[in-house]
Amino acid sequence: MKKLADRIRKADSLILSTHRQCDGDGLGAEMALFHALRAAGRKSSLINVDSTPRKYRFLEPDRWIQYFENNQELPTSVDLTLIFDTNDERLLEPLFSALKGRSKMTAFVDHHPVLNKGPHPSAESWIDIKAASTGEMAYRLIKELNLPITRDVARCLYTSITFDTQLYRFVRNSPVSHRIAAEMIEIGIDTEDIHRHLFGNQTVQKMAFLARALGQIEYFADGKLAVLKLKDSDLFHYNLEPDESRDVIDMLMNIETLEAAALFREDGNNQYKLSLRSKGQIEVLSVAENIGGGGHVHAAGAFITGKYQQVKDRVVNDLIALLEDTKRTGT
Ligand SMILES: [Mn+2]
Repeated sequence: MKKLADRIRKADSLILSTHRQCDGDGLGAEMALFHALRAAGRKSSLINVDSTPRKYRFLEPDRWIQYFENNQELPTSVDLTLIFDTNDERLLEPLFSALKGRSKMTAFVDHHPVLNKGPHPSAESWIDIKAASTGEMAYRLIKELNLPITRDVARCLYTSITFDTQLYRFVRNSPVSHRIAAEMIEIGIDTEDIHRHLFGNQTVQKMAFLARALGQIEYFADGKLAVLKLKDSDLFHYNLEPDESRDVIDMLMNIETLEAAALFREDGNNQYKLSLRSKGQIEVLSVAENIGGGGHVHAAGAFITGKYQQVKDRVVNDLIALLEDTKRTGT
């Protein structure tokens, strides 16, 4: 981390980015560092692959972020590119390739495990899988660099941490998330406003969509596994952004008996975004990695192509095998 902070200190030109279909964590982290540098009189550029989901509009991302899908103009030379909340360059394409040859150094700042079967992050990267959020890592960089924590910075860091810990449910049994949150609250931010934007953002259409979708959950392994498919036509019919399906899997995991859940979001003909969640001893990361995806031990995903029945059977069989394994070993 100190080495990376030193590189940020020495860089004259900086690009900050995060994975496509960004979430509150990556967005909050890149914007926090951007505002902190700005408050210290330093310039950096926020360039994301695609547009920001609407629930994050309160951070005014469109005012500060260049979206590569709309504007492919890049600086000819950049000293350092920092990529938050992923260490998988594929999640930044086509931006990542476009930056090759222009960016002298690229470093990932991330809390996901490096994939066994994926591209490896550059040696300059800082990966800390103990961090509950990337926001926590951005906070540490900002402190190390002695940058000011203004209200804008505090709002972004608080958003990042609150989103990724799902309102402090998943803090990896560490007090760090709460400690940083407390410091941000003391700076004077409206936390309830942030919570409302992040978690109180359901629309009437979304409720109608949920009413339809939740009636179609399939259960396996004596109710320990739930599988749900969200149809492209339903998302379209209820006028939902893909981002609005993100919390559905977390709703499933609130079912007490559940050990694991799989959600298939249909993105096109035979194209699916698979999300996996699990609790306790069941680790779903390997299931995601087997089909070209990645993520965390208990929260992983993949983009897959194939007939629904086939991809579903494969994932369900893998998950049932995992559930049976833990039963057998008694762990
Ligand atoms: Mn994250």
